[in-house]
Amino acid sequence: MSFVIYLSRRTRTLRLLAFAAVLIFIIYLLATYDKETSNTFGIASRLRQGKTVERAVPKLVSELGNFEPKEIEDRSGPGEKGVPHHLQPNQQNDADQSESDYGMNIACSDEISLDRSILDTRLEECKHWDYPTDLPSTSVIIVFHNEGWSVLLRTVHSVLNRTPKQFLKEILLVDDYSDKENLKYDLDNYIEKFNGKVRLIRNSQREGLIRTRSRGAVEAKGEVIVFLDAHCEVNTNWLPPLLAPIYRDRSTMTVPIIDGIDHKSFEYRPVYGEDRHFRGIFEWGMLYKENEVPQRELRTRKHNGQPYKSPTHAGGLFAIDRKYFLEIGTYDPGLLVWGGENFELSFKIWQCGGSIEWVPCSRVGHVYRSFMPYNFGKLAQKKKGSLITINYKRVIETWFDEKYKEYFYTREPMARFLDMGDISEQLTLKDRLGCKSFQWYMENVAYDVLDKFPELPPNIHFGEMRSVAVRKCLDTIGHGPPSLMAVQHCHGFGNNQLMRLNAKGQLGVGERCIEADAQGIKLAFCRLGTVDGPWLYDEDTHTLMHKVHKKCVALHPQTSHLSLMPCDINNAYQQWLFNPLTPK
Ligand code: LR7
Ligand code: MN
Repeated sequence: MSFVIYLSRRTRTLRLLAFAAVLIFIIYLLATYDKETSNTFGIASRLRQGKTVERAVPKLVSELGNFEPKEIEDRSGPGEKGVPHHLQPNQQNDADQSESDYGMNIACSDEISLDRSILDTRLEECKHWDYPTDLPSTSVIIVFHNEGWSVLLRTVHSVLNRTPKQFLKEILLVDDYSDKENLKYDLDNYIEKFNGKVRLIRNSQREGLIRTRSRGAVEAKGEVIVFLDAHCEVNTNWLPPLLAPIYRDRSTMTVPIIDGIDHKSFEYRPVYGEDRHFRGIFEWGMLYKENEVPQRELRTRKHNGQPYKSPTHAGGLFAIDRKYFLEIGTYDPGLLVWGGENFELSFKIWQCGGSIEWVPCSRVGHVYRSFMPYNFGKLAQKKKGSLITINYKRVIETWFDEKYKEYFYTREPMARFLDMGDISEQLTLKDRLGCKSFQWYMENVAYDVLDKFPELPPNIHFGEMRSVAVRKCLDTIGHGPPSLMAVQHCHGFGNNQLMRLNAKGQLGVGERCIEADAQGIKLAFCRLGTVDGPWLYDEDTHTLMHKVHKKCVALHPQTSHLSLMPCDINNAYQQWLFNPLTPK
């Protein structure tokens, strides 16, 4: 009996002790739990400020470490520290030749070290963030088609030089059927010196960047994959901040802030100042835009360097859990060559339960080319109409609700006629993943889009605007705003001659608007946040009147100059017919 009492007393004491220990632990957790930097899995990162740690954090999952380089890169030579490099006057021919072959000055790049130092464009606080020491292993995937040698290899070198070794599984180069000689055997030979860290696989036919990236994802060996264009330079300690949010939540895709590398001088410079934050949005013709991050989004953060949510991204540079990317079907394999894949992936991720975060402490430079130096190959010749618009159509038909599809077709009226192929597999996938509506996405994620690009009133007319007097068509002649409009031979292809007049009097061409001032009829930037305009078209007299000036669009019989003149309904030089177009 006494033995039993002894036992139960001991048990009681033990229980009490255990209870007290648990209680103390819970109090400790509550006291140290930092909403901004942690979640239920424990922490994904922490910020040290001076000698004091911002807040003690429960180390439930892993140790934290700071992966800043031990030494600063102190080098001298052409282009070092990211300064512009200029060639000698007698090298101008080489410069011109490479710019026309590659859209960038490869002759200039060739003179800059593959290991050059660049400008650290990060916020100061980024140097003091700590991240888990067991972040996932990463494959950096670089797809390329006919890129310049030194630019491609500087991308590779920058990754090797500025990535903590323990997180870099491999760099996977995927050649999309390049035909430049040096990208063949020479490249195989060159990467041998990296002892397997750099792998190269090649497509047996041109696939375009979208399918090539999906192939890279399948073949990669890392837990996380990071895509980079083949003309990038990663900045100091760029990778850990991209991996931490994925470590915390595998359905988060992360995007670095993109700096600019000048295509002529290879100057490395930030596109935005370090403490203004932007995020990716779009207009209804599916052109990618960036918008200053709304306060509502920034309020949830405590530090300027912390990631914030973004509706979409530019396309080229991002990190994602490899298996997650495969689970959501990689990219729609029906998207061809270039364009729209950034939206497809973004809508899919957000609508199907994931999220996209932009990461201020991760910066990567990208060469913005002067023009696209490659054609779309055989894939493009099979299809009528613009291949990029076909991609957009597949994306909006899969992810938009009916109401929003109308905005796209209003802005891009020719898209209705394009053959987008079969999207039934995409719709099945959307169903299987139980994805939310586009309305949900617009209200909860991309809520700043409608402020900048309101819903579009329907078009009253679209097509060529033909002068009755001279049978020529209103044309932007390829100039950007602000510039004078002109008349040209009507070619029937739309493009610079595809005018849209909407129910609120806005006359648009592409993403631009047509306005008038004392100089004449002009191509102008549309006023952000508005969809109305000054124009009134008379269906009977075929005149186009400016409602404020009460004057009509007139063509000068001799000079062909376009301007506003007192309305004269019998004057053929003031009469315009909207000629509907069909795809050629
Ligand atoms: O057929 C091709 N096969 C390829 O492998 C065509 C291209 N490529 C390669 C090419 O060599 C390069 O490495 O694919 C990569 C991207 O092509 P770019 O550099 O010609 O594209 P871009 O920088 O002009 O355009 C942006 O939009 C594209 C839309 O499909 C891609 O998503 C690009 O990755 C993307 N670039 C960025 O997001 C970088 C930031 C610039 C902006 C805005
Ligand atoms: Mn690019």
